[in-house]
Amino acid sequence: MTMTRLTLAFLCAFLEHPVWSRSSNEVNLLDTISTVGELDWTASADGWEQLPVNLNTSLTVQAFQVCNVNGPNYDNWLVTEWVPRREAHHVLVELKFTLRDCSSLPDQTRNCKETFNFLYAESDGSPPQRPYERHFVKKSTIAADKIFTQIDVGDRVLKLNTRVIQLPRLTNQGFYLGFQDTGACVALVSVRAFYKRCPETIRHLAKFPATVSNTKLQKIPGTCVSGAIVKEPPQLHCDADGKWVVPIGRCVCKAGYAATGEKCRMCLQGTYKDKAEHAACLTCPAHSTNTRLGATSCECDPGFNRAFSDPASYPCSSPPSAPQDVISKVNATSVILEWSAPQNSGEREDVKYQVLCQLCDSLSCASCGDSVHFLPRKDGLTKRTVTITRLKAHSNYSFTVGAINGVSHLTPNIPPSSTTVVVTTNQAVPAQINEPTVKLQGKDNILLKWQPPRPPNGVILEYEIKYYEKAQQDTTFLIVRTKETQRILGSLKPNTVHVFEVRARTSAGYGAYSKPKELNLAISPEPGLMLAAVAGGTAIFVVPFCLLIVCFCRRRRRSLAARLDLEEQIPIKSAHVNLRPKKNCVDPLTYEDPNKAILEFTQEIDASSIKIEKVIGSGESGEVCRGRLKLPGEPEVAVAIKTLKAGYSEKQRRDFLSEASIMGQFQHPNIIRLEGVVTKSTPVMIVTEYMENGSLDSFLRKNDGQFTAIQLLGMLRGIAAGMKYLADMNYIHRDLAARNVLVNGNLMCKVSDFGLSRGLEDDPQAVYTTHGGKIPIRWTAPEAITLRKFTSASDVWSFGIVMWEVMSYGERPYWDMNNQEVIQAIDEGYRLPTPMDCPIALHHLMLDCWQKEHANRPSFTQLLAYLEKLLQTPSLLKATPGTPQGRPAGSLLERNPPEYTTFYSVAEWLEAIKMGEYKENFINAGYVPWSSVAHMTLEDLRRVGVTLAGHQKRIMTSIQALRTQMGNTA
Ligand code: ACK
Repeated sequence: MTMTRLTLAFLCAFLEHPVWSRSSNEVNLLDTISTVGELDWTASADGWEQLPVNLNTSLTVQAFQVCNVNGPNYDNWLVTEWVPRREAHHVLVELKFTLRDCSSLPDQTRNCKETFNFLYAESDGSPPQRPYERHFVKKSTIAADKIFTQIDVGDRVLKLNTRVIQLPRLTNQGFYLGFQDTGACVALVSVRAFYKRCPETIRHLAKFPATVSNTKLQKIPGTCVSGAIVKEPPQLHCDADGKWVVPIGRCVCKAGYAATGEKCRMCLQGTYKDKAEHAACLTCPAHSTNTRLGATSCECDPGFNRAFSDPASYPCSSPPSAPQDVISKVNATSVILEWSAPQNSGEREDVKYQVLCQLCDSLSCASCGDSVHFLPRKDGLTKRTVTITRLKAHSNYSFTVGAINGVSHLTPNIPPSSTTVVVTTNQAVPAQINEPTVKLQGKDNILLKWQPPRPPNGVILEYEIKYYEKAQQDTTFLIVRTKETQRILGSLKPNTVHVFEVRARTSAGYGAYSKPKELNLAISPEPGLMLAAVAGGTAIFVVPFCLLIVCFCRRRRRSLAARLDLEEQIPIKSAHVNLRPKKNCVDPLTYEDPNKAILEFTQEIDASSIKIEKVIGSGESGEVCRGRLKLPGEPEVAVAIKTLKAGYSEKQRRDFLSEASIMGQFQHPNIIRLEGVVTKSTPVMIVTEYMENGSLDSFLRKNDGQFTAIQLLGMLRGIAAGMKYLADMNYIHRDLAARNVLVNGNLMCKVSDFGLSRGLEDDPQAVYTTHGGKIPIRWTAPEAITLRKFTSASDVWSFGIVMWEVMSYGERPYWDMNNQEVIQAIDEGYRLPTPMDCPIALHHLMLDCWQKEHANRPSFTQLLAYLEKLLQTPSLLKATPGTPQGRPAGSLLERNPPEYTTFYSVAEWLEAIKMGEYKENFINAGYVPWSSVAHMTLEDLRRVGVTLAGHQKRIMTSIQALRTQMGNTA
């Protein structure tokens, strides 16, 4: 009893400092601490004794103690109740106990032990029978780490021992634990049997079930939480200690859900999440909304849509509004449409345009069909311009320009917003007339008849009959013009084969002559009525209706001359038979030693005479500078200095200086003047006169709209003069363009940029062609591009482009069409349209320069003569695209006395002075050519049938003016 009390005193001392922590990954199967009431354990009589102990006011534990230390051979068993093993196979047992130090006991306790045995017995429920040794397996002999003494008790120092023992793998449903005492003084304060378990958990949005640990690491698959999907199969590992380790893979919240902690929650109203990968729900983009929870996208507001390719994050958009400010530029049978972007693009950047073409008559419009050609195409246009070619001449077209974007097709019932313009194409030259018929009429007349051309391509202004004796075909012919489709021709040479050809004219010019019709006249001649042969080519008027007889000139510019009635003014012959001995430009590269050419054609300047002031540009070969040149005995002058950059090869030096050798041979006010070269020191330089306004293209762009037509014409005249000079020197420029023309302070233009056999390496506009050469495509004639056939006629083509550049103030020819498109368009007959405010006469001249057939282009001599004529007669410039075409405007006729060069016939003149009612009278009386009208008297007028005094006065005043003009231009 004494012992018992003593032991308990220790127990109480210990219990004042209990340590009862429990881990969450441990599942208890038996725990004496938490057992309420007595434990129903089995104990040997006089052995283990159960004692309820109040640990504190709220907790009482059932402890067992034994202290039979006086006698020998004790065998005190304490056996637990049956403990079910449940799901565990690996069970641990934790013992907390105190053990008395035998040496601290009185002498009579010499059999005292300081150990006790711990045993277990597997069982499905039936209790073990005695003798217990048969059933129990000994697991451990338990000794104390800390044994206590009387002194310890006095000090109330705790000596509580804790032992955790792992039972071998259990397979039965449960087990019993046994404690065998053989004479120790022990207090079992608590017994706990438990197993370890990884608790249910959620990691990376995947749920893992509670898992009983075993001795090995177990790989456990997880399942995604509600609203999540597998991103990568989630796995965790449960270790032997009941801990989750090594997570692999994860789940993510699916579309419409976003994670909050380890949960996926539905997106709120007005938000959406379209992809599982995205982390958060986003606010609906512009023009969309939703009222649902868990939305994966937002619905577009009425009138708005999302294109199939638009991600859910894009704002909803609407079809664009109509293109704005559609303007049309008519060029013969081509139309260029240009427009501005719609006011509302529908909040998209993929606006494209489509053009619908309709051909209209007075009643209705119908689709233009496939014959019409659109450049670059008719739909899917990204640039706001299109060129429509192959239209019918003199016809009304309606062009509807529609704008669409990526959502337009989603509202198929609503046609694209569009703007329509109505355009009338110009007249074109008439079609060829079918072979005329000829009939003898009376003794010496024939009646020539023909059908109007099909299609007429405009209003037929007149027909022109050309007839000649077959034997004289190449030298002499007669021309008669009429408005009728038949004509009596008389005074033909008898017994002679005559040939008749007819062609028609619209305001665009003449069509082709009909097939020649031959007739052998077996009639007798009348004296004096034989065809007159005029060898010199000067126009004379022989009989009424017979206008003029000219030399056949194969390369003559008929359309140019005819349009302006210039036969009288331009000495056509001189274009072909140049009597002046020509000085030819010498190719410096033909010199065996190119330095000799430099010596011969240039002047060496000492570098010390040159002061460089400023770099004004740079080219392939080096920099261009402004500077001053002071030669001995001469005033200082401003110069431009082209330098050859260091590290040049001999060839580069030769090519560089070849320009100076060529320039040095020219002396003309419209050709840039060479001052000299520096070759004896470096850098090698070419010194030229300084042109204050730099290159023409940039000068015009800087001064857009600042010049009068006369000023622009003056510039063109200068360039034409320079080019005529070069052509006369047999120099072909090959790179005539506004960028290669320089302008001085007096607006004088001078042609620059020379070189022979050059590859045009310096010109940034030049591109390599399939033939290998480098060619500035948009400035170059088609035969020069395709056949490398460079002639003065190809320079004329380039001059036409320069005219266009000048009249459009430095606009890029063919705008943003690419080179291939330009080549194709030119081949299909497309030509640059009239620049804004450009006199039609000048555009016609450009079109002449752009004749496909190079022989049909005017020469520079003719161009120069014509430009000078225009400068002298500015009224010819008054017709611009805004006024009716082909004729100087009605307003001009009303304000100024009409000029005879303006009219093709007396009838037209009468119309112009509002006396058209007398047309028939004049014609019937034989007054057709101007010469006959110019000499009319008042008496003649009366005879013709003009009897009203007012009309007589008006006509006579006009005739008077006509005489003056003829006198001036004669
Ligand atoms: O347009 P710009 O001012 O005129 O820039 C180019 C630049 O040098 C490169 O060619 C200018 N330039 C060339 N030759 C002359 C010259 N003789 N007088 C004035 N500027 C010139 C050209």
